Amino acid sequence: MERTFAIIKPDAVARRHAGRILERIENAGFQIRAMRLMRLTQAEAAGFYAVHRERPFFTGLVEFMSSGPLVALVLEAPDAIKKWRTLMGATDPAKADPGTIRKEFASSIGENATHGSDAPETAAFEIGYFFSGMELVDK
Ligand code: IDP
Ligand code: MG
Repeated sequence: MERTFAIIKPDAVARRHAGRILERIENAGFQIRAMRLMRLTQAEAAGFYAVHRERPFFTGLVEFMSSGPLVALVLEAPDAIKKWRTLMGATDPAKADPGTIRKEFASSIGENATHGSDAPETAAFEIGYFFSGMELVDK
């Protein structure tokens, strides 16, 4: 089993797509190990995306990720990191495969409905950034 970190981003929550995205997550066979509705400060969003701080889109990304409530999740499944990124689809919804979450729910490359960790090290950092050990529910 593997765990990954997921976000239903502020655009998808604002458009009331959270329920349908959670349904897609459950139908794909993930176990939800942690889940919280929350709003990030700009500093919290900047810390989460610190790896992107030199990129031209960083300021807009921080603004967007702190613009309204999001749903933070820990998902568990065999090969969860790759499995969730495949279900999300490409970063740019225009390039995402049919049937993926970003193809269906994202409006642009910036406001693209969901986040998913890209490697075991980033999953560990991101899970720990949002959740304490006691919030991970597995029994
Ligand atoms: P990922 O979310 O598919 O892993 P990353 O390259 O890690 O994509 O970028 C993180 C987030 O930054 C994206 O999900 C998206 O919200 C935003 N982003 C990435 N590239 C661009 C861009 O070219 N313009 C605007 N926003 C971008
Ligand atoms: Mg990424």
